[in-house]
Amino acid sequence: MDPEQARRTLETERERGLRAIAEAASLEELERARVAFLGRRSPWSEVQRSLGSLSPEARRELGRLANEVKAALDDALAARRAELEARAEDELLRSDRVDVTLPGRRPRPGSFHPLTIVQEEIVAIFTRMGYRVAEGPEIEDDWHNFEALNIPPDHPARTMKDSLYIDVPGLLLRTETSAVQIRTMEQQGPPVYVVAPGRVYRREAVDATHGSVFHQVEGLAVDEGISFSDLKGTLEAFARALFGPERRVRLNPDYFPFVEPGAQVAVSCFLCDGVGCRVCGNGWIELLGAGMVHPKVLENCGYDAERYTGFAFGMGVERVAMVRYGVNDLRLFYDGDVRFLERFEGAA
Ligand code: FA5
Repeated sequence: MDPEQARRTLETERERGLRAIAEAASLEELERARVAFLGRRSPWSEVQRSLGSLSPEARRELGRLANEVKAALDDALAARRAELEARAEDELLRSDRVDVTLPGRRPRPGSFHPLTIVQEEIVAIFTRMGYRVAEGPEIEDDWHNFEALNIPPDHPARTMKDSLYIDVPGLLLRTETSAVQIRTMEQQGPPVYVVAPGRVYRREAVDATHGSVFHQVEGLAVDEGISFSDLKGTLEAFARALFGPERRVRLNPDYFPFVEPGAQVAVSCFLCDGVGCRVCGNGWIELLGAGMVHPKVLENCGYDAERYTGFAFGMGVERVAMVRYGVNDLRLFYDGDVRFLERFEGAA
C-alpha cells in the first residue's frame, strides 16, 4: 500500500466510522461498527499492518494519523455507548414504572348458586318451625328407595325405564329424597320433624320443567295426633313465607305408594298467574307431592302405627326456584352462564 493511498484510507475510515457510530441505534449495532472499523479485518488494521514496509518518515506520519483516527473512533464509541446505555436504562425504568395512582382491580366476589340459595331458604323456613335437617346417601339400596316406602317389586318406578341403576345389584341412584324418611325413622323413634335436602336422579326426558338430575327437599313429621290439616297448614305457611301472599296454592288428590291419602301441591304460575302459558301449561306449577305417611311405612320402620300418624312431602328445588325468581326454564340453572348467574348475586 503506498503512503498516499494509506492516508486516504485512514481519512475515509475516520469519516465513515464516525458516521456509523453516531448512527448506531443499539449497543449491538455499535459493537458491529467497532468491529468493522477497528477490528482485525478492518481497513484501519490493514494500514497498521502495512506500516512496516514504509519509509521511516511515512511510517511516522501515517502512524500518528492512524493513532489519531483510532483515538477519535474510540472516543466516539465510548460516548455513543454511554448514550445508548443511558437510553436503555431509561426505557427499562419507563417500562417498569408502577402507577401507584391507578385504581386496583377488585377481585369479583363469588356468590352462591341460585339453587343453593333457594334450598337454604326452604330449609330455613322449616328449621324455624322446629324441624331438624337429615341427610341420606345418593346411592341407595332397594329397601330404602322402594321396599320400605311401600313400592312393590312390580311397581313401574322400579323399571330400567324410570330409575338409574348402577353396576352393583340392588343399588341405584336415589329417585326421590323419600328414602331419607326411612333412614331417619330407622335411626330414631317418634316424634320426628325433619327436612332432608338432596340430589335425586331419574331417567327422564329433559325439558323446561324436567331435569334428569334435580334437587328435592323432603319433609317428614310423625307424632301423636298429626292430621291432614296439619299438613295443609304447614304447606300453606311455607308457601306464604317463600312466595308472598299473592301466589295461590292448590292441593289435588294424587297417588304415592308411601302415603294415604296423597296430594299434589301446585302454586299459581308466576308468568301467567293461573291462566296457562308455555312454562306451566295449565296455569299451575307443580311444586311437591305430599300426604299422610302410610301405616305400612311406619310399621316398616318399627313405629306403632296405631299410636302415631304423620305427614310427608317432597318438593322440587328447581321448580321452587323457577317460581321464586321467575325463571322459565330450569336448564338455565345448569348452563353455567355467568350472565344468568350474576342476577342472583347476593339474593336471599
Ligand atoms: C316424589 O318424588 C315424592 N317422593 C314426593 C312425596 C314425598 C310425595 C312425600 C308424598 C310424600 P314427584 O315425583 O311428584 O314425587 O316429585 C316431587 C317434586 O319434585 C315434583 O312436584 C316436582 O316439583 C319435582 N320434580 C319431579 N320430577 C322432576 C324433574 N324431572 N325435574 C325437576 N323437578 C322434578
